Amino acid sequence: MFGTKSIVAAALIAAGTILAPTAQADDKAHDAMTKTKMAGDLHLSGYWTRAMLPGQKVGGGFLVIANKGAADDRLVAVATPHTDRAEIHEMAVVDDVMKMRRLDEGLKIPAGESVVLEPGGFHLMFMAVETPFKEGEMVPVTVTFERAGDVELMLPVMPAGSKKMDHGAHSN
Ligand SMILES: [Cu+2]
Repeated sequence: MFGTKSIVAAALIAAGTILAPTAQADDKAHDAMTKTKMAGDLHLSGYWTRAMLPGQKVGGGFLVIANKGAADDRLVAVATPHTDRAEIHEMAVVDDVMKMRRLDEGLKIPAGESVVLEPGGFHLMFMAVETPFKEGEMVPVTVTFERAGDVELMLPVMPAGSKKMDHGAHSN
């Protein structure tokens, strides 16, 4: 005899089958975003990038850098195999206009503080990218610090237009 519960269960199983590939991609992205990478006194977390629209050649990279040490550090360079034009940028309102500029001196990571790179603020900038980043892919990036040295990260590619990390169905 089929009660309401078994019909609901059957529907969930069917939905689960259809959604399985997406759920796996989400898990991969989620794992990458909740993983903290340690480099000396620095803890790097919440790193991600987002998909580019066809023909779009620029993309941003975002992460949180926490300096647990007693000495300031400085993010001085970023590199990726996708382009030789990767830079450290700041977005700020200048005379009521949102402007973006390259930080030629890099980005200071003060001792005991966290610096957030996010849309609308500090960010990594990838320019002249020939093959647009696609949602679900991972983009390898090396960030270089004055003290902590090189740190390799894999940035999960979130949907185009994402304004923040998307944890999907996960609540943590
Ligand atoms: Cu920029």
